[in-house]
Amino acid sequence: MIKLIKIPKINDDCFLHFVENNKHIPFATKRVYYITQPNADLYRGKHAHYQNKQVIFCIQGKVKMVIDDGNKKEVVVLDKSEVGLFLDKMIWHEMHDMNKNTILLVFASKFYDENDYIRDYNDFLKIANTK
Ligand code: T46
Repeated sequence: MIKLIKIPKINDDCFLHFVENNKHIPFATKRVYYITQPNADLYRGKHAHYQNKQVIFCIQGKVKMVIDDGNKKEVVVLDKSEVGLFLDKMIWHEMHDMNKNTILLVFASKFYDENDYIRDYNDFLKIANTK
């Protein structure tokens, strides 16, 4: 279930990373958002998307991601700026255990739409197991 995507990391006088749609990111990106300065006890996510697919990069610090397809759960730590996690639609995901300086950069296949969220875990299990 864990699909990691490695992107180029060019070592010049700095590190330069880049992504291209349909090459490194396996869809046409419609939205980019980022999360910075998390509280130490931040626990976020706790939802799935009906349609939205995402690739999450932890470009600074670390984050522990719990992913769950309704049948099994897996945990992966993101702590390398050049490695992203592909989150398919209908994957329950939770993020925690971040550093104060953690920065998450996310590429999404859909515009923001609250109707695309499943925020109740029992609803998610029912929907995931009937698909
Ligand atoms: C994921 C992690 C990494 C918007 O208005 N537009 C947006 O594009 C987003 C992402 C959020 N929002 C609003 C909607 C909510 O009122 O911001 C609030 C929090 O959003 P959400 O519950 O999506 O936040 P997180 O941090 O729990 O989760 C988000 C993604 O949804 C999630 O799929 O992987 O960031």
